[in-house]
Amino acid sequence: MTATATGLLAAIADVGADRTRGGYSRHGFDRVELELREWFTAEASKRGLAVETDRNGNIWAWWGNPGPDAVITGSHLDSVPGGGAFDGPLGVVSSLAAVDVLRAKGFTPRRPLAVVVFVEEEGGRFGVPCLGSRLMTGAIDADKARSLLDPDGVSLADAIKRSGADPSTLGPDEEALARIGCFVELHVEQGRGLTVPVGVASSILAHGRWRFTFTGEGNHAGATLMEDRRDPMVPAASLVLAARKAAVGGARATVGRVVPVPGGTNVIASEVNVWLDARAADDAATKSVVAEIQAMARQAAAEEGCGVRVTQESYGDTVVFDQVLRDDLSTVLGGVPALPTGAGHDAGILASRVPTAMLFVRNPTGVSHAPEEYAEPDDCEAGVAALATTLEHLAS
Ligand code: HGY
Ligand code: MN
Ligand code: MN
Repeated sequence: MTATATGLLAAIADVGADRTRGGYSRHGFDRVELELREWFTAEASKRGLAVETDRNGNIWAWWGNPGPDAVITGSHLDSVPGGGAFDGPLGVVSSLAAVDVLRAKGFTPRRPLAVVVFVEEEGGRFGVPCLGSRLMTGAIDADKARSLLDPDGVSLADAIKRSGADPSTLGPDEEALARIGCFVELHVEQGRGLTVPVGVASSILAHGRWRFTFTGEGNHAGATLMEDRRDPMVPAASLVLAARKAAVGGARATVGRVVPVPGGTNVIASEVNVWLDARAADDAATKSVVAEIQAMARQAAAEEGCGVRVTQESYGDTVVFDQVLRDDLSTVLGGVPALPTGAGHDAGILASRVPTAMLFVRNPTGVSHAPEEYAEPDDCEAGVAALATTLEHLAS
């Protein structure tokens, strides 16, 4: 039995489909993700992989006994709100299909090998990306994580409890990290940099998320004269434009989420929350873009008689993947190109602790984090073959 990546993706094509936004909305510890966990566990068990869930909710499917110096592959199954079908799941299904390829050729790994599914990589529910890998490496404090709230005010701790697990176990997992000899994540490419079916990753932009809370005076849209207003939506709008203006020289700054309180059509908001996603080639460039945007936002708030609070919700410096591993894989795969990415990944979090690499599968339009995200079936199967070759090379 050798499944294809496309066939496995088709098996979950209806899980978490978002009828309102289009695409998929699959978030950490929600009902949909629990369905995906069950699906993954069944598929892994069918392949004779021993499945366990770690203290942070990440799932590990082992080929051989968990042990030191293991070769780990996998990715995530959660999505952004209204996300595509490939970002995350392609890495997971390709790992399962690669196990099929290796078993079909009678390969037996000489090192422990596992497929991992990291939880809440997108931060689409609790706001912190790569939550499962950040918890495992200690990149986020467990108490802070437990108190993260989703848009409905449900804490991560309560969401975990409702899923039947125990939030008190969250925290650094040195035992899990000690078992990892290397981690290779296959992912759909998110951009148009790849002109051949498969490539390897060289680096990830420094990037983070900042929450701006503008406060003013809630009031009536019709009865309140313009000169009497302190409308937080005005500095919020300035922030959106400031982000566009400040993102120069290859930097990226995005406002994709604005939440006014109370959010009535005929109501001047009393508060507006705005999330900024900013990225650049290095720490200094990212921080200077954010500083410029913050200065513009503070000035706009003052001009409107509003207050503003800024909270950094996540941040990670530039990631440069292990050069030896990257070049080794590029060679083993016949000299595939290495390319940078502007997207964050669990591989980026683990790179600070273990040798880590990424394989990219061509995305013909480069579109991602949108329902239109796509990868050709032939390219997906080329990705599976490349991952199988990679795993055989590393686990021999
Ligand atoms: O935001 C990112 O770059 C990733 O998709 N979490
Ligand atoms: Mn993503
Ligand atoms: Mn991803």
